[in-house]
Amino acid sequence: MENVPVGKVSVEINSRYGRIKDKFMGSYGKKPDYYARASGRVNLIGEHIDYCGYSVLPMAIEQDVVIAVSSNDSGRLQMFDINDLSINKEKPVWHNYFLCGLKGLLEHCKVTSPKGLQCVVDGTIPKSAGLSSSSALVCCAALVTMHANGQALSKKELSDMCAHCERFIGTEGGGMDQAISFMANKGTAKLIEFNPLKSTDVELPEDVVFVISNCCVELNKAATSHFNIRVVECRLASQIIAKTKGLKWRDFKRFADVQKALGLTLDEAVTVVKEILHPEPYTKEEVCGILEVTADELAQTSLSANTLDVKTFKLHDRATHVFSEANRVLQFKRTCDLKPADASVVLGNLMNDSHTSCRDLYQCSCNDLDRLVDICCQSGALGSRLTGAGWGGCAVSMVPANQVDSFIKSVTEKYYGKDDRLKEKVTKNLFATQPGGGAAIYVE
Ligand code: NG1
Ligand code: MG
Repeated sequence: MENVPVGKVSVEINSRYGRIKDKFMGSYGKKPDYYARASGRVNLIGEHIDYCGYSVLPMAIEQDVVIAVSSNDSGRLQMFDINDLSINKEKPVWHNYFLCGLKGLLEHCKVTSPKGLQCVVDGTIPKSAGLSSSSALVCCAALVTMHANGQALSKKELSDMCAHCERFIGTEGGGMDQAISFMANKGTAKLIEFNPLKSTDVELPEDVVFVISNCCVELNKAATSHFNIRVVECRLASQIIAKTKGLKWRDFKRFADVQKALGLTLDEAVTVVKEILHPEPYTKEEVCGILEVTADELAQTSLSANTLDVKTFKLHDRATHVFSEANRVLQFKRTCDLKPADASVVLGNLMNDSHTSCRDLYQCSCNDLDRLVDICCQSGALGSRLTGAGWGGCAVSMVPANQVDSFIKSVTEKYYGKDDRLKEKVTKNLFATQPGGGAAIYVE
């Protein structure tokens, strides 16, 4: 099993690492022992299906989290973030994600007397934008803690461990972000499969470029229940399908397991959804009636702490999204492998269908993001869709390589140019990207 690479980094004056080193020396009066990095990602297709057990297709981006570290025997954790010392009571604070990675690693490796750490954290991933700044921080913190305490986990073990420990924050996410952060290789997107975790290179067409654009509506997932409501709706739909088909429904939490137990193809699963679930929202009472449980039992078997008061659940549309989106991921991968003459058109259509499904069936978009996706399509994208959890944040667009400049010009004018507050943000929020590399440790 492969481990995270250790390499050399240049810390020349005015380089990124040089500035981080300066800050570290200014804060602690000595040089860091080493640096760790973990990247953000853009998900090309396969949204809100990782926690249902289905494969997704992301690539790492260049933007990342870097932590400079020195360890000691003080038993204390000290850190500074160069960019963000703001304090906002409404939002869970960023350093909680660091603590998730730290605590996760120490528990996993049963470290009894952990090293003290002095850290400087520097991040370049836009926050609450669906580019996985949170997981990059969790993964980087786990990596730092592993290295400081003389532990050696493989990339796979780290991915699984970090998917688990990011849930300390309260959101019940899947494992996509942590897996791509560790397993990415420069130059290639990845198909990430779960249970067991596996990553396979996906060669993207050479005549297209992926462009990220942020609608600049921020949603902090850990501060709202939007995300967990979707996770719970998927769980309830799985359990109702399982019970109706005579399975022991309490054993099921994810669509992929129900599909497997029933021996269905993804197309057949969509048909089963139509037969079993109604499009109107289910009340909690109706769900309890079908599963033959009390509200308290339902809380135990199926709900999360922040969804206990939810009164209605949309099951039909969420289930239809998941099974059809899982199918689109497989078609996307197959098209990249087979390289038909019209590959980029096929891939673009799959991305457009994915956005429509996220918007209408999964209802995880927002007006500004929909407007941005429309503008991207009018500006020459072959396909465009929201990426990450949604309700704000970024769209990813597939653009013919020879039209990237005109695409960026058009989106700048039509989306960012119309609003003075957005105008000044355009360079950090609209950019072309290439598949980046995975997590690493660097020494000078
Ligand atoms: P972002 O938007 O990066 O936080 C979240 C989940 C993913 C996945 C996507 C939706 C976490 C850490 N990440 O991503 O696992 O479910 O939403 O496809 O919860
Ligand atoms: Mg996140």
